[in-house]
Amino acid sequence: MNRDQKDQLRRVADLRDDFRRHFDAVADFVVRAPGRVNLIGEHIDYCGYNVLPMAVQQDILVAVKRTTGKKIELENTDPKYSGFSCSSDDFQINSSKPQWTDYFLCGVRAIQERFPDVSRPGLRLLVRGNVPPAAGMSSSSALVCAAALASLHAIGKDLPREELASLCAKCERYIGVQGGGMDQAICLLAEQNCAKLIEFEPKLTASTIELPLEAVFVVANSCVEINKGNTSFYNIRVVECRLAAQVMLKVSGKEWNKPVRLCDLQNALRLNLEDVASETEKLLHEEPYTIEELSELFEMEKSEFVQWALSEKTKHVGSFKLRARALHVFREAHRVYRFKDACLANRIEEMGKLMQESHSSCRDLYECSHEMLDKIVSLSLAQGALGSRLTGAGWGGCAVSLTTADRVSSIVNTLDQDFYQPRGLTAEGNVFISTPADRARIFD
Ligand code: ADP
Ligand code: NG1
Ligand code: MG
Repeated sequence: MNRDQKDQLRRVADLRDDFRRHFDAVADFVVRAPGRVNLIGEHIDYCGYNVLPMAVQQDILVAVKRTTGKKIELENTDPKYSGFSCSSDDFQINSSKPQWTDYFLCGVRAIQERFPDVSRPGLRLLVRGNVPPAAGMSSSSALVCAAALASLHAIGKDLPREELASLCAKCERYIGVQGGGMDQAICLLAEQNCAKLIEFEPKLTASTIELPLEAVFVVANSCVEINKGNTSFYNIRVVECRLAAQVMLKVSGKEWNKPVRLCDLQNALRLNLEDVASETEKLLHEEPYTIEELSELFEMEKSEFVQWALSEKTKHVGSFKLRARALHVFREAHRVYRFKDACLANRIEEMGKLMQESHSSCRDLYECSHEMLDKIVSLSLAQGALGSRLTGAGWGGCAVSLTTADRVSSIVNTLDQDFYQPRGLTAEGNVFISTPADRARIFD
């Protein structure tokens, strides 16, 4: 057993003790669901393209006891997350201002929808997490997947992990964020010591990617929190990608009036990723598209367009940068293939270069970086990181740098002195050397 596994067992035992103290009862089982760091492939999962993340040691643990009633009683060891209870047969998920318990209920709902006729016990649950929240390391999906696994195990059922990941991705959208499926897939399908290439088409698969032995990944939290459920940055990008695909289909004389992703557009045009990027430069203009222009293009009244294309969280948006967003997606999708090849051939410098290009594209074309992330990236590069980029949705959260063991301490020390200390923070607790962790599991 390695150090990380021993550490997990100790934390599981601690949570069982806390459960006993809290509820004066013994937990039946504990679920562990990890967060993740995405190495490359940002904001392309919801466009149907492959991504390359790995799970991390930081996780959400849930201790569970079945009860005879029909109640879900949910507590958290962190007092900032208030306790909650509801009927297991009748609860609402709040998508306008989601609380932590709403994420949990998304996971419960995933299993209820899959097994509508199975009788459900009541549940008493205690949650503890150490994935930095709202930092792009996917604490939300770790919570959703942990809740789904707890609900599944509590009714004595099991499901193929790919199916469970797709269910969790669908149900996490009840929170109101139109996410792709990367986070749930890596949480449920990860493998210790390996990254995974997650493919969504034609069906969800996760294949093993061995990382070069000398590769070390340093994750640094900018400490700028970005809660996806309470902001609309993310959903605006999802809409921009969909509109870019629809405009390109329309001007190419193809069927456009249905939900399409950029990968569907690529298939319809029968082009490879490089050629579809060139076509994007020809078909879409650089200036933002206004609502007026889009309504005219789609031959709709303005109000009809808003109703058709936008949602509660995006209807305030007046203009859309379709060309820049689509170019990011196609080029990033291409970088994922090249990163995978570089990884398998141990071309670590090329991996770093691709991460660098990815960060620049996120910053300039997708506009999802943050000045604090750019600062971490440039400090890390100056200390010899081979590549450094934001990870997760961005607009705050973490950056991941690729380096080798000999450079780790100078990167961490520089971040401590030049980034954290001037902000009254320390690298300790905010910078992690990440090794690929295992998938979510049950401890009976
Ligand atoms: P990310 O997935 O990048 O961490 P999100 O904005 O998607 O960020 O999700 C963050 C939310 O997940 C938090 O606001 C909180 O509701 C929930 N969450 C994260 N960690 C915990 C935890 N340990 N306990 C309870 N809820 C948590
Ligand atoms: P974070 O920031 O970890 O919640 C989000 C999405 C992913 C993916 C990335 C950007 C969810 C649950 N997660 O991650 O699907 O699109 O942003 O690559 O919506
Ligand atoms: Mg999230």
